[in-house]
Amino acid sequence: MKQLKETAQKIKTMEIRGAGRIARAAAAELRDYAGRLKTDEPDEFNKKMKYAAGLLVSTRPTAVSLPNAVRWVMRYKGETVDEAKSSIKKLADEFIANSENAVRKIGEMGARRVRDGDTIMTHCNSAAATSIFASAHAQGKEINVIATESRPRMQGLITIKQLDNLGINTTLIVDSAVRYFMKEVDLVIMGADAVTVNGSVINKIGTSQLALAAHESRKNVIIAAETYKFSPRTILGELVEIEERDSGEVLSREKLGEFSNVSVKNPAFDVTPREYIDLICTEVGAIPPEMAYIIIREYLGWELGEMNSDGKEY
Ligand code: RUB
Repeated sequence: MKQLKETAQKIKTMEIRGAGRIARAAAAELRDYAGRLKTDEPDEFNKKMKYAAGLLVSTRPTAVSLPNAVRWVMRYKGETVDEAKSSIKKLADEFIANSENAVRKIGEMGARRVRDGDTIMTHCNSAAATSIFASAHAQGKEINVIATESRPRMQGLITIKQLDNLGINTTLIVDSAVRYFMKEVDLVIMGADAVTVNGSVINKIGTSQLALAAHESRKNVIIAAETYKFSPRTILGELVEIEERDSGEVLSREKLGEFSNVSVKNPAFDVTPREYIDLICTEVGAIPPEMAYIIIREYLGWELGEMNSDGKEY
């Protein structure tokens, strides 16, 4: 229980962050938690697994990769607890391997859209987007990346560190400078926390203004997103919840206390309409956003009937 709570806390506080990493960490935790459970009673075991699943899903509401990964593992079968444990291990290991593979494939596929000499703007820190930069660079293409700081949590600093380690030329800019620099950009590549059935993309706050500026300048926007970032529940008409994080990430409580009439808003993500997206690069192919429905139905591997109708994951 202690380790389960620690993993949940790490996801909540963003020590583990990025939609893909969150999903893999949740799958691994369910596997390890199951392995640690002492009971031989299937009912008790299933109850505890359900609790763990619910706890992990509740940590961050926007990254749909999280409930998708949990749902994948929770499809386990088994008459006995031992059978259930080995089914959980198989499913979790499969999810993690598929996920790592997907990020690599997206890199290879996305790199075909990158030309030698391109300047590419990105936002936040996305392993899938970085995989494209790494792949293009490994193919010998000379690329320059413009990375935004991504306030308030400054994930841009992680991006510049990763790109620097890869030997890729990178320029760090403040978030409000994206339109100013757009004229120098050939291509925009960003990640996703969720893709809805109508092809909208939910990603780090600021993604939509970057995409809007790119659209205005007729620059292509590519979203790098594994299929498990597509949201099945949006087929049921549900909206993806946008996480509102603590105001202290923007302005300290002490500083805020100096004002009488000021409040702070801190949404972590925003929605980019599909009109501003040229291509979503998934591990099963580069698709126009309009094809999101097909990905959800064909590749996510479960039917709508499997979903709870009350809006709760577990
Ligand atoms: C991270 C973020 C990333 C996506 C995709 O937000 O918006 O662009 O999660 O990342 P946060 P990846 O830092 O709040 O988790 O491609 O690594 O899954």
